[in-house]
Parts: sequence; structure tokens; C-alpha cells
Amino acid sequence: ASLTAFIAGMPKAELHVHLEGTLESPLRLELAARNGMEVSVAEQSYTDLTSFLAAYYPNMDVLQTQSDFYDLAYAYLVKAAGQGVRHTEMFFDPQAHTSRGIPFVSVITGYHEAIVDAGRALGIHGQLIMCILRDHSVESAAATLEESLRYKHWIVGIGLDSDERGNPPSKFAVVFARARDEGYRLTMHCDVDQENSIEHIRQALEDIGVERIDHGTNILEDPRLVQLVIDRGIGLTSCPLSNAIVSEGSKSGELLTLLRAGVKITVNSDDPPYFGGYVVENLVHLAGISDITRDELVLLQRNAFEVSWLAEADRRVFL
Ligand code: ES4
Ligand code: ZN
Repeated sequence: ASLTAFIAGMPKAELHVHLEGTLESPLRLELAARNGMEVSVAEQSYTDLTSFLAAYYPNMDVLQTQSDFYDLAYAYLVKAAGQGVRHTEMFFDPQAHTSRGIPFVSVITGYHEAIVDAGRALGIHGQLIMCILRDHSVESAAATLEESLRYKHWIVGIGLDSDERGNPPSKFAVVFARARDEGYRLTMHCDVDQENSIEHIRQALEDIGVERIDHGTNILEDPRLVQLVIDRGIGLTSCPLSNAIVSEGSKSGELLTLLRAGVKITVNSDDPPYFGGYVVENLVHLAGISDITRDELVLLQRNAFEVSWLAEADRRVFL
């Protein structure tokens, strides 16, 4: 088989995709029309995390009703299932909506019902990870966590995303300790080449005790932390096409070095229409610019199922 067909045919797990970041332009225009909103269709350009986020958040204003969130998640699940994704753990950002007056319940119910319906119709398995916006206040994070508790059975874990500059993991130590006490799994973004990245990675691993790191390839700067993630079996969720746009290059060399050292690297899509592709395009891109072997492409998927937050009985179905 061609390499693309091989990649498309592998059973895959995706662990790093932002539902709000899967909003394609045609759906955005449809939702705008449905909600009686005028939106700009101007080309957006971004070259770093801050300029990306400045384009990203305003696009979400078209998400208003429970049906809008349902349609967004369902469209992503159709796309992912079509690419051979069998299990997906999807981030969502409630504060990006509650801060605009949209009720938490509309967001989570729309997303949850899409997962249930897509599971029945397409056989794809999905779970939600609620992300805290790190450039909002600790008080807002704590209130969002409390509000999530009545939907705890629909949320597998808590993550941390948005603008990293000046917003280290330590800012949310108390909120994440409470999340752990409530039974949530923990992960945090440590985006590529951010200021103080290696210190943020250290805090996430040693002070917060996360089970995964999203991005996190700057860990190569500290061999002791590389050994720590190997010893603990901690997963790093890489997103090559995202890295190519918001940092300097796809970081394929770093990713391969870590994978070959025994770190549980996974490859994911982050915000697919913004960065130019879903998980298959990310893997094809990686294969095109590196010497990754087919066995290693399979290893990336084995890693993803292993470091996923599937219940053990479900994991056995996939592995
Ligand atoms: C994100 Cl690339 C990236 N980094 C941090 N937060 C995000 N939210 C959506 N995409
Ligand atoms: Zn991300």
C-alpha cells in the first residue's frame, strides 16, 4: 500500500484536538446565518500562539445554542471516523463560551449528545477533556471546575490551554489538586518553544503530577525530565502541523528522538482547519519530512491507546 493508504488504514487514537478548533468555515457561516449574525470571512494569518489565539476565539462567537455545539462535535467525529480514528479524547473550553453568556449546560450537553450519537452511528468512541483557560483568572478556573462537577460522568479529565506566556502551571496548582481529588485525570499544555517552557514542563510533572503533557517537546532540554516521563510512562501529545505554524517548524526531529528514546509520543491534530489537517494529514506530513518507519507509525498509535484515558476494559478492545 502507499504510505498514505497505510496511514489512513491504521486504527488510530487521537488525544489532542480542541473541539472549538475543529470549526470549519462552511459550518461557521451556517451557524452565523442560523443565529442571525454577520461574520467576516477575511483570511486570517498567524505566526505564533498569541496571534493564533487572537484569530481563534472570535470565530467561536457563532457557537450559541446546544445544537450548535452538537453540530460542531458531530462534524468532527464524522471526519475523524472517516480517517480511521477509533477513539478520540476531545478538549473543550467552557470559559470561551460562559464568558460570552452561553450556559455551561448548552456546551456540555451538545458535545455529549454528539458523542453518544456518533458512537451509535459510526462506531467511533469519544471522551471529553475540559480545558481551563490559563490566561483567565484562578477564580474563573475554580468556578468552572465547580460547575463541571454535576457533569463529572461526562468528563474524563482536566487540561490547561490558551496563552502560556506568564501563565505557568503553578498558577493553577490548587485547582488541579481539587480536580484530582474529584477523580479527574490531569494533563496540561506546554506549547512548543514558549517562554520558560522547560520550567513549565517541570512544574506540570513534578508539582502538579499530570499524567500527560500536550506538546511538551522542549522536554529534550532536560535529560532528567526525559527519563522521568519514560519511567512514569507519561504520554506527550505532539501536533506537527500546529508546531509548523505557531513555532519554528514541525519539530519532527525532536519528536523522533523522543519516540526512539522510549517516550510515549503520539501524533494529533490540535486545531485541524487552522493548521491544515486532521490526524492523517499530520502523520503524512511527519512521514514526508522524516525517516519515520511504518513500524514507528504503528508505535505512535500503540502509544496513543496506551496513554489514553480509556477504561481498562475498553482499552483491551482496542489493543
Ligand atoms: C491551542 Cl495550539 C494551542 N495552544 C494553546 N491553547 C490552544 N487552544 C487551542 N489551540
Ligand atoms: Zn492544543
